[in-house]
Amino acid sequence: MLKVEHIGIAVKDLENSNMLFQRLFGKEHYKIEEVASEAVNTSFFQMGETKIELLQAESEDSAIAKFIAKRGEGIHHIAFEVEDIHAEMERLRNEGFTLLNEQPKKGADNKLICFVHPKTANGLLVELCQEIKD
Ligand code: CMX
Repeated sequence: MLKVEHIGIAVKDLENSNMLFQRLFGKEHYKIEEVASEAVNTSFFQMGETKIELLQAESEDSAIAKFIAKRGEGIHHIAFEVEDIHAEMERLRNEGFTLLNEQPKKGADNKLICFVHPKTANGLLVELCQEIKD
């Protein structure tokens, strides 16, 4: 894995949280993006080499809605950039981690992504992400 690409934070209300984090960071988010396949609306703040992603559920059965119902708002996942997501998935499978996707899927911010089950990673939901090069 190369670096922490972003940290995902589950929020109830994206508009309110955008204003809150804008006051906290002293700068504005640089984009809002809906990820229909995950039923989430997201916004991103650039923090040096890494990013903060705010995530609001778009439907009651989205992972974010379930997470907030169970644990409340807060850190939801940490995403690590990888060079070759297929190779990294194979490496983690061989190391005994449970992957939540058979194949990488399209995530926010022009990325191929795959999640690792938190039960196999000390309670941390890990996301692998690789930039999609056109
Ligand atoms: N971090 C740590 N633990 C988590 C978690 C998270 N984000 N989400 C759920 N869990 C824990 C639950 O608390 C529960 O623990 P206990 O059994 O001790 O209570 C356990 O994992 C299973 O949770 P669950 O509620 O029974 O199962 P879910 O149906 O909520 O599924 C998970 C959990 C991780 C498999 C599911 O959320 C998932 O597939 N996530 C990957 C996709 C995703 O998160 N998409 C949203 C972000 C998209 C984006 O970044 O664009």
